[in-house]
Amino acid sequence: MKTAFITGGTSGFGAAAARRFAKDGWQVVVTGRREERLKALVKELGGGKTLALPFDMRDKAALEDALSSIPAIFRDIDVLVNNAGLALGTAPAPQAKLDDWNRMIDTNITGLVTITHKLLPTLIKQKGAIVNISSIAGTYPYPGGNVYGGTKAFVTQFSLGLRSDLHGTGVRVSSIEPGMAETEFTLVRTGGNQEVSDTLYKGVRPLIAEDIADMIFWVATLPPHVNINRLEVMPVNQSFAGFQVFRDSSK
Ligand code: NDP
Ligand code: 8X3
Repeated sequence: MKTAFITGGTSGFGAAAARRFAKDGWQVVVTGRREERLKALVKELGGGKTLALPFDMRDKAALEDALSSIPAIFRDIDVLVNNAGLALGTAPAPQAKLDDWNRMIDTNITGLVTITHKLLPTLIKQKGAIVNISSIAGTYPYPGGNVYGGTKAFVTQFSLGLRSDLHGTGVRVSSIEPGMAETEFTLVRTGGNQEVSDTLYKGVRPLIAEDIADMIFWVATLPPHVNINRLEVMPVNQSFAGFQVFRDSSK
């Protein structure tokens, strides 16, 4: 039986991806800090086929303990979905909180590369796949995107670098780069402001978690000779805007 290891399985894309893989009979390992949600997912998907690994991506010791606690039947991981991540704040750089910046870097970059490094020997043994969840924010800058966009640019470039390094191993690496998707993402970004989150998505028809889950599953289960390098996806209702021009020639 195939096994998927999905970080950030307590909500949004990660929870939907866990359901998507489980639907096709895969075993699923799900991580996240909210243990009650992980337990509920295990109950929903079946304890024998789902493993909850509660830990904070920023806590290296907890991450290592969690990985070494994986029972033998879940250890042959075929697909790693590096999904856990967050944006904090929308303030421009001078007003942004350094603590927010560090939390995004610790989660979206340091946690992601640590898990990847630790699972690489298994993924190589299994001729597996790595699906990294990046973002359009890593390609298209926008005001207030600063460090969040920077972390996602890292995820995209790291994915391409991994592809290069894993040449000849049979391991596939993909970067999925979504635009606006309605999950708990904006609630987290705004420190729990439901009104701002609702307003952002109102009337838009954003992507939903299941859209991304289907794409994660698709890139991970294509014939073994096919590698999707990058997959950029937006809702139809979102597109590009122009550059900003500051009209004061003294600056
Ligand atoms: P959600 O907020 O719904 O889910 C985020 C997940 O990440 C949760 O399961 C959360 O678990 C986990 N997570 C966050 N911080 C930590 C941490 N320190 N330790 C462990 N787990 C953590 O958002 P999405 O589903 O939208 O986001 C998933 C990924 O998709 C993120 O990387 C995000 O940047 C990216 N993305 C989102 C887009 C969007 O518009 N929604 C668009 C493009 C990319 P818990 O809180 O339980 O720890
Ligand atoms: C999330 C997409 O545009 O809100 O990564 O930054 S965006």
